[in-house]
Amino acid sequence: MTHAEDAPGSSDLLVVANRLPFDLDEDGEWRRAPGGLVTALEPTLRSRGGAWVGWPGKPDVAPSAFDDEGMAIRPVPISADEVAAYYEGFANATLWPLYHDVVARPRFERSWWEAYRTVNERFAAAAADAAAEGATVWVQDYQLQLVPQMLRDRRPDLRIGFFLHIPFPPAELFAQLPWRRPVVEGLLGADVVGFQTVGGAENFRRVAARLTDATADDAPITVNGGSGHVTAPDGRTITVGAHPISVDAGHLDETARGDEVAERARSLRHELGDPRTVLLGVDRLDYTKGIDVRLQAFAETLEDGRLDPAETVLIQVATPSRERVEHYAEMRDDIELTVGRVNGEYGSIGHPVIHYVHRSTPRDELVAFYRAADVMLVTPYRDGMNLVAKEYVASRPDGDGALVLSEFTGAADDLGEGAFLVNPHDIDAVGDAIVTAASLDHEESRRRMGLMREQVLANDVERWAAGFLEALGVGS
Ligand code: GDG
Repeated sequence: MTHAEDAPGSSDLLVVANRLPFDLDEDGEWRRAPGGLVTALEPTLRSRGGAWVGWPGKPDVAPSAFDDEGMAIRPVPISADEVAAYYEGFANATLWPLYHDVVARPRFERSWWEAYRTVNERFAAAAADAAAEGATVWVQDYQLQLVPQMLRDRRPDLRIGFFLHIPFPPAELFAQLPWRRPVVEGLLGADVVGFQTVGGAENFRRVAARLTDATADDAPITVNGGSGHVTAPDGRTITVGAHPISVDAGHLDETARGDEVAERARSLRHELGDPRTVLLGVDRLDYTKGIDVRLQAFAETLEDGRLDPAETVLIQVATPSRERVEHYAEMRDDIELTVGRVNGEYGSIGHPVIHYVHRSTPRDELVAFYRAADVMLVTPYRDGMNLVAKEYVASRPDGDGALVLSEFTGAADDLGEGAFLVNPHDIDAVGDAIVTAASLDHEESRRRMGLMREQVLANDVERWAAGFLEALGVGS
């Protein structure tokens, strides 16, 4: 790694995201933080001498920029107070619940908004500093919605894209936000604004026309295809499109085919007592994910005897997340109470019916879980996409397995043909879907999984990134 501070303004392609693809650990060492976005964008960024602008994940530090095999890493410092107000506050206690259908009550705090503006301005300044003349900048997600316009004010020569990873809510909900207009105006600083679903893109187009001085067309918006257009008061045209994100499907498929994963999946089932049916949930411990409804529905199927507790096991991986945000601590207590209650009632010594894992699981172990599970349960009340659903499908080279999927996920638009779609607010329907999926015959399971695998393997995360960049005018 070499220092790159002496070469500002030289990157032709930049990604601006809340987090860098590296974390700064306790000892001040950089540790790679691999994620779908990094996997999808790294090769392109490297081959183009691109840059990644983001926060190193630790407050009150200002590490130097460095170069990682052709990709410039540009850390943006954030203070502890700003983490509390910008990140835990405005991003995760205002925008997150508001954009997820107010599943929890959003908090509107003026001081959080001020911090959000200040931090967004800092990201815009860092990007403006790193970008070469006429460069392309791709801004990611709800933490940075003001960056497009702030960046355009500083650098009108740039081509700017924005992608929202979470849902964009209907106008009726978005309108609650006291700062609704500056947020939309911030986004309209981009040339291309992308969403996970057609619905999200349509919501944004409507909101832009209703809440700002922009006008919008009514062209049909289609997945990876037809776009809508918003015309800003300054005459610029903003393209609004649907670009559903995906997973590194080929890599997951390959990992899942490996002997080690297959062996681990077998030994896992054995450790579980070789039950007839293994059900699986994998989520960040977040109130939007509907972990509670899934546990409740599972308990009811045991209660009414439709599933046999001696033959059925549910593994719930609930990865720690945002533990300093109020709603999260409460929800964790509720879920753990339910797990204890259900195990107390239906488990036996050495054989709990729910295996609950509250820590981060290594990637390969997760793939072994996917391979071992007969039924995957994905039941969010609202979710931008839900990568877990697609990871499960990509990790089933045997062509078997069943997916119970909430209709309120972006993934439902892509996997609806093969999954068992459910309304997570309808607990009976979730229970019915669990029972149906658990008793599926082999042929039907293969037919459904085949449909989903075709979709996911053909539309991987690399294709997603290429599609968005193409809309932005960057050829591959
Ligand atoms: C946001 C949007 C959208 C989870 N636990 C472990 C682990 N994970 C990995 C999963 C998956 C990722 O984290 C979670 O992605 P999701 O898409 O399910 O959900 P969010 O974190 O809410 O993501 C969402 C996404 O952005 C992308 O645009 O789909 O709608 O909310 O990859 O596998 N990974 C490992 N150990 C764990 O314990 N290794």
